[in-house]
Amino acid sequence: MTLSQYAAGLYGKALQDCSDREIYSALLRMTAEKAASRRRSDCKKKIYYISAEFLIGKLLGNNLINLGIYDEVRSELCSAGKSLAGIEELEPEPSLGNGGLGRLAACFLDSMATLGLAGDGIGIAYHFGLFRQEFCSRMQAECPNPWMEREGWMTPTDVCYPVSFGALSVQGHMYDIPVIGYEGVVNHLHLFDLDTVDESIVHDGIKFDQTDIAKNLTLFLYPDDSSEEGRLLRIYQQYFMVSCAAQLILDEVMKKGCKLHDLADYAAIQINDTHPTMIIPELIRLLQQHGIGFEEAVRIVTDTCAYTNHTILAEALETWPLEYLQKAVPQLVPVIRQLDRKIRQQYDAENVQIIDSRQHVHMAHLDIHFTHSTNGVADLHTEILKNNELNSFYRLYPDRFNNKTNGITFRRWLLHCNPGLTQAIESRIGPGFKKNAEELQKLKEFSEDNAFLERLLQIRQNNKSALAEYLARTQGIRLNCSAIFDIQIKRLHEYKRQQMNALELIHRYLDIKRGNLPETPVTALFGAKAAPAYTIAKDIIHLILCLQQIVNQDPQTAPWLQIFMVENYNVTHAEKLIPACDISEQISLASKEASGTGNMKLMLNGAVTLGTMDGANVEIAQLVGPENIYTFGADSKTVMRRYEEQSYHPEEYYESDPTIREAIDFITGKEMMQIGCCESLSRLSRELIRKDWFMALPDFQDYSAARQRAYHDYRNRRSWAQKMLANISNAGFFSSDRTIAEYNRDIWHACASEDMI
Ligand code: 26V
Repeated sequence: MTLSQYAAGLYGKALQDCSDREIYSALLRMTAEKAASRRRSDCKKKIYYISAEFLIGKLLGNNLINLGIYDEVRSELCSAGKSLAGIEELEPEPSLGNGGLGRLAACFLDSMATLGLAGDGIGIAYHFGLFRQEFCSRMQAECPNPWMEREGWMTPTDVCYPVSFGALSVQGHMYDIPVIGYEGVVNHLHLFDLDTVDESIVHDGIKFDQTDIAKNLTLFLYPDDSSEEGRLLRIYQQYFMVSCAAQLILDEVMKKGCKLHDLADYAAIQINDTHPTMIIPELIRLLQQHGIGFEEAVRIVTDTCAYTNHTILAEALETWPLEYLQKAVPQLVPVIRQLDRKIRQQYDAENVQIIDSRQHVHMAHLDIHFTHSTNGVADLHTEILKNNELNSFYRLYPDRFNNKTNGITFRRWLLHCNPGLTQAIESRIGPGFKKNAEELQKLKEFSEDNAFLERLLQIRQNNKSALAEYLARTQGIRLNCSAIFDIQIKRLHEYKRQQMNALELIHRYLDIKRGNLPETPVTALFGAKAAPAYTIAKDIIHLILCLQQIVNQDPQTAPWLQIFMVENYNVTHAEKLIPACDISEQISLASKEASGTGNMKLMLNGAVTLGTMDGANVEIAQLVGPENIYTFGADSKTVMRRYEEQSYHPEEYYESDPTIREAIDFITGKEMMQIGCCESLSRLSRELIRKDWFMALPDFQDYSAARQRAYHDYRNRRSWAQKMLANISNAGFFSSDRTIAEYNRDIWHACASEDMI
């Protein structure tokens, strides 16, 4: 059935007479029906990807692409005088994730369905997700971000599970979002909610009573954990998720005739970071209730579960005081104690124990001891885990450690977000790359094809104009489209070093004021949310927003340098920013960014990376070669040595380097003080001079020089287009289809669709 026929059936009128909202609604129904009639995977073993975050983004466009009807629907709408892009704007974006970790989970769902694997996601249906960011007086303010609509992708099921928190008992209610693979199968994202949750308890931005669990449990993703109540709420959320997950998994496998002794033949459970770790003791507890002994239950769970580590930052490795667990989930405490005793009997070393001397439970330690696989998310990250952070565990279980370099789905991050580039690629190498990303390599043949190189530049220019139009319309931002678009988009964190970018921009601004005009104008764009309780991160946002005002309103510099921070950076904004980017800022302190995935999206769209040898940047550099990337800064070994020797003193750089001093002094200088908050800016400047924990000052000069080289090389348009082409044609490795195939080959061992039970 065509969309027109659908609309006629629903509303009794022609497409051109329908409102955009009516068409949106018709598209939702048509897509859901087509999805329902798609084949399911017939694998015996199902993968359960459990994650506190699924940053799925809007789904309409991608679902149409994956069903193979996007072009058809767009032209049908076009003939009726309607715009599919306009209709896509009506869909609210669920913000069920912070950044890379949640977006990775969404890409993985797409790839599992595309590869024909039976692989469902399990998570939480947060009513407001992560906060929506607003800028007020050049500061970040947080508000709720409602996204659930009466009619949307998520539909209620009649599956409910009881979850008990000591004396309090609640009912988890399962909602489903279909996951439609590209020419593949349909899987599900199962999100659990609580019917008693009360949205009206939220007031003054994102504040709410953190104690009333029955009313607040599924309101927000990662509520503020700066207080004990906030931390307890996180435990309640995590247990709610894994208790529902465990019940669902056991129900499903038993329906398939599985004897629980053979659980690992029917289920592969992937624990996405430590947030779902309580699934381990919970499953052991449930298996014991089914009459299985403790030791065998431990073995079954170990064979069924696998763990992915996404960070080495010590402050991000979760530990929960046993006392909190005792309050929230008392039924798990005896199991955790028993697991702790088991490890103490086997190993003496204190740093591999489950419960430490302060009575804190180390969630990652539970994961490593009681799963059969621990993986890092990029080569460098996995090496650091094995040789440094988790070395004591690696020595116990060398065979359990493995690397799975992250990936991204090309359906969203190329086909959907950059149709111009997709067409251009297809015109040269055919459509095979959409299913087999490695075919992008065939583009290398065209590196001397002037018409193709010219076309790449034209596509970039069109995408810049489209971004400019979008930002002008939605945020009142006026971009200079003849400038270099230099973009840093990612969560705000000191280790990602947006502050180093900002300092470099201050230096550039002052240099232009001194009369040193750049060869080409530059537009620096940022997009970043800061955790609500992360003071310095919010200070950095304030710094950038103050700079934005000063630089863009200075008539002497405005034609040469613009600075913008996009409000409420999210997946939808990313889809517009990435195809318009010339220079991709990936400037984390080496050893700190586990992988990064924005770096892959930007590369795939032809941006050239300006980055440190960190995370997957290292693999990007190997793939494209030194002439197609700008790397700089201390390497991970140097950085780790500096920490060990405690040999870094930022004051020395501040005192001895006039450029650095001038840039830092600007932060508290009179222009800034006129429009900025003195407390916030002084705190940030003090932090940089006295602490600079993520070593922005030692890398500053090298960064500035590499940036300058990139800007200079940009002038040679033909050779720049060749760099773009080298990046695009080498990006195939970063398809999440490759990543998922590796997870399946090495960890899950579930069948592909061809294999029958
Ligand atoms: C969490 C926290 C929370 C407490 C304060 C400090 C802090 C610092 C970092 C994190 C990150 C948690 C895990 C995470 O999101 N990791 C990201 O996972 C991506 C997907 O694997 C990866 O590409 C990113 O490099 C990694 O940071």
